[in-house]
Amino acid sequence: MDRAALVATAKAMVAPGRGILAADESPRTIDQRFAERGIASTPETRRDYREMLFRATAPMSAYISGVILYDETIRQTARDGTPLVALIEATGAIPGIKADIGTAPLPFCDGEVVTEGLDGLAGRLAEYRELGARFAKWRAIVSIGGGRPSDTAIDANAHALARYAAIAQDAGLVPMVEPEVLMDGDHDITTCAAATLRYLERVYDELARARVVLEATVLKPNMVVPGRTGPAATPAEVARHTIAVLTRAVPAAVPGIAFLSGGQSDEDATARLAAINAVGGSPWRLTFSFARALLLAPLTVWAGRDENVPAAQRAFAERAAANAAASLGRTDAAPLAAR
Ligand code: 5MM
Repeated sequence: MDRAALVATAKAMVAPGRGILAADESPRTIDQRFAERGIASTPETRRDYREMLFRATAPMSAYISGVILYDETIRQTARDGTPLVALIEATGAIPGIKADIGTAPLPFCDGEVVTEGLDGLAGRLAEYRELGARFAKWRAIVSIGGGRPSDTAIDANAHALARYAAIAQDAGLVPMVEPEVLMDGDHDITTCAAATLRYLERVYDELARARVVLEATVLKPNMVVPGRTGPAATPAEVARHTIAVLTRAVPAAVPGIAFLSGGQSDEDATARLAAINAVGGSPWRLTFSFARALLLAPLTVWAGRDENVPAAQRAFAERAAANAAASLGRTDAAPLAAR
């Protein structure tokens, strides 16, 4: 393991005023998002969608530090034959890869799941590195309600996250560790805070046991928010609970934390990220690694049509600029041409 190179990559992933574009929707997710907008989902349309984003060179260069890809995408070329990875690299962003292969039910745990993909992971990551990936992400979800999350689900997912993170570093890739507490439910923000703290404490315990070099990792957690149908919270309340939980659970050796958006509205995700950064004094950089809150707006505008590409790129530029400003604690995104 080239420790210095991994540490440098992790720091670059959370460089000030930039964040991560999570373009790693799995086939089921992208099929659904395309279907909702009347777009046929084929390898070519999925390629066109990603190419539209990666060729938005002004926002990519100004605001995006890294891009998470799905297995299909890291192997694809643009319409002119240029590898999509090369398009990303040309903007200065770092290519990454979704390393997990999804979830499986946890027996005897009432609907809870564990993320899979450890078998053969070292070999897969070696190939992804050859294809240009410099970091690898693993998402492990738990939910709230009806006694969930159980210790069993937290333990299983935290252990798998640590196994994957060690294997990723050994393969020369920065692990982007994504323990997510889902927003589904009518719980209040303190319930989310308690579940997130339990989960993160366990994750960092497991990462230490697995001898993962924390300086060469990035954390991708949920913000501490109320359940989707729970009592509302202001951005300041979200910021206070989120910083309190992270301060207790995440060692200062971790260079950066890039939040997922988790189904929040675009406006909520951005306002809450700004409020989190406005608190100040944190040892880690605090930025975004959004899929939905960054990509649904441009996807809706694009709608699978070539003639909509410039407008979709403008929508992407607006969302990227707003979130980049929020990562600096600001709510005044400067306008920027899309290309
Ligand atoms: C793009 O979605 C990623 C993969 O999810 P699926 O396997 O369900 O398709 C996901 O890991 C994503 O990177 C994070 O959840 C962040 O996305 P959001 O939409 O929460 O910002």
